[in-house]
Amino acid sequence: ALCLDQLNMCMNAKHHKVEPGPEGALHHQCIPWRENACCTANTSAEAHNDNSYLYNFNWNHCGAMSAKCKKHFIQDTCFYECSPHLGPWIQSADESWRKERILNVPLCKEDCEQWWEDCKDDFTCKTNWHKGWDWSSGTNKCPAGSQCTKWTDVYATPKSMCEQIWSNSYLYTTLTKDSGRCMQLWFTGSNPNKKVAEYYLNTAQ
Ligand code: FOL
Repeated sequence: ALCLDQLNMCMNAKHHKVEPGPEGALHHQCIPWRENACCTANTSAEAHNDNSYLYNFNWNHCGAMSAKCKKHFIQDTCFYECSPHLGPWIQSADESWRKERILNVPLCKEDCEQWWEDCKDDFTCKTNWHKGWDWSSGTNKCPAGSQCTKWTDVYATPKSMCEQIWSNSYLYTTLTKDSGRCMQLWFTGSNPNKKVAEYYLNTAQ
């Protein structure tokens, strides 16, 4: 359908609802989105599982991912699947598994930096986690020729991780949560990202 409200919409992707709306029973880390969400309760529960049916994605591709690191990936999944306020950054995507994507969502500095900090003792074999895996087993494994190396060898800075891991879904910023000018992965209470989206829509970035 034609989108008439860029401040309250869902992207056309693999698991998103057609329109946002209240969801009474969102799971654990996705609960902050329950008043207005693009994810279903099932999607929110799956977001917490290893190798979930969402993307059959294996967080543990270089040995077990630490719990402190994984919680940020769960939060990112909640944000990606549930956010109804990403309109200003939704673009068409030429991908087999989705028609639309997000590009350059300005992420608050604290959320990016804490994510990197909590993952910096983990390991990975790839910079961009969207492309180039070996899927022959049904889940993603490191492709032939790649090596598991320290997180910090792959991502020297929080900025490199936040921007590169999902093909520039995020833009690293030095804006803090209290600025009202950056999007938050972690929040409690009513969704602070609506006002941020409103700001960027009006500045027509
Ligand atoms: N989080 C955020 N913030 N942005 C995202 O875009 C995002 N995307 C996912 C999860 N969290 C996100 C989805 N992740 C494949 C790999 C990862 C994935 C979805 C799909 C995958 O099948 N990759 C294939 C290429 C598929 C294709 O392009 O047709 C591969 O080559 O590994």
